[in-house]
Amino acid sequence: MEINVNNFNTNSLLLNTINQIKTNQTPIWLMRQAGRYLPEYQKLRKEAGSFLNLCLNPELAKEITLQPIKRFNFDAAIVFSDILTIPMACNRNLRFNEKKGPILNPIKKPEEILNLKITHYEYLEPIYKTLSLVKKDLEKDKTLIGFVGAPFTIALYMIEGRSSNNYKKSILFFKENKELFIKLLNKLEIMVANHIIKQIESGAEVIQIFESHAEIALKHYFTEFCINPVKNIITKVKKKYPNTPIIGFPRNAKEHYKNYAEVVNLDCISIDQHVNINWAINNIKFPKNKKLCIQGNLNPNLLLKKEKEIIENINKILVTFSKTNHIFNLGHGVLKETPTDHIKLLVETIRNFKI
Ligand code: 1CP
Repeated sequence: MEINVNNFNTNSLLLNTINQIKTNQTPIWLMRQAGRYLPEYQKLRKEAGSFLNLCLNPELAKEITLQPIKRFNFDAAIVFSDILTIPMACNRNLRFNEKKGPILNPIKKPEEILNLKITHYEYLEPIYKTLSLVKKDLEKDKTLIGFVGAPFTIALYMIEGRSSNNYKKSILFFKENKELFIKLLNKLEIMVANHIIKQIESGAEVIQIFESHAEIALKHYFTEFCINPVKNIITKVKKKYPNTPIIGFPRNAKEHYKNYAEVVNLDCISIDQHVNINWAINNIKFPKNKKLCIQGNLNPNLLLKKEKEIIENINKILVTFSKTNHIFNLGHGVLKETPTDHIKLLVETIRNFKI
């Protein structure tokens, strides 16, 4: 069944900002806004026994998605899930270790790439169900965000088998087996595009694409590994749902943010804390004369500092963006040590600022 998702929701501050409709407020949501810094999350996590049990239970995942909205009144809810549910659905035996983070069966043989396919839809279906449950409960002026990992970032976890500081094993793999690695990216590209389409059909109004490890591809491979797959995914999704905005986040891509934005047909680009905002405003351009919209980029570490320093840094960002369409966010996810009072202060400071 095809649903009509192409109506603009004009009550939504976030959608209006992306769609270039004039607003007098900056919308705010935070990456990892649901999670371990929230006592109410810790409680449900303990009861469920594990992070994956939460992701696979739509009622619990709905509650966790809505926890930060209830507490802080953010403008958007991001569905509680993970980018690694795709390898999990490909039967790569994903589990989460308290200290090491995600662990999955690493790809070792070419056949594992050639035969890769989604066999366990039961790991993806709960995400769609969660989205539809959240959509029912979310107030109409709030926006529901779905998300995916970009193929390159997912591929690194699949080859490495875990998080890493340097992804040495994966780098060796793609230097020695470039064609095979591109085959893996092509396969993930199709899975990720379909996953986005299903999320839109389940109620997601905006999609964010996380390329968390873009820096591993910099220098020689950025176009082939990061730009091309995401460009193809967006072309496929936009053919079906042209009006669902897509936010791209090639984290730590440095000056490559510029060619990413020029080639990939984004509606908004999220910048990490290392990007100079004035550089971004002056250098990042979207194709087809589309007007720029930037999301970001408070350093998550600043939320651990004293109130005065937090407020000064928030205001600096707001003032610098005052003439550009801007969604307030962090340069990366909320840290688990972040005091909830500081998030409250952040939201109040944004609400008190008039564009
Ligand atoms: O309770 C716990 O111990 C689980 C911690 C946790 C949480 C809360 C993980 C494990 N994933 C998540 C949820 C999650 N993951 C969300 C939820 C929505 C929200 O933002 O509130 C999102 C968007 C993600 C996306 C995700 N997962 C990314 C991209 C964003 C980023 O952080 O760069 C990545 C890389 C992952 C992999 C992942 N999931 C979890 C961990 C510990 C990791 C590894 C991170 C790493 O390698 O550094």
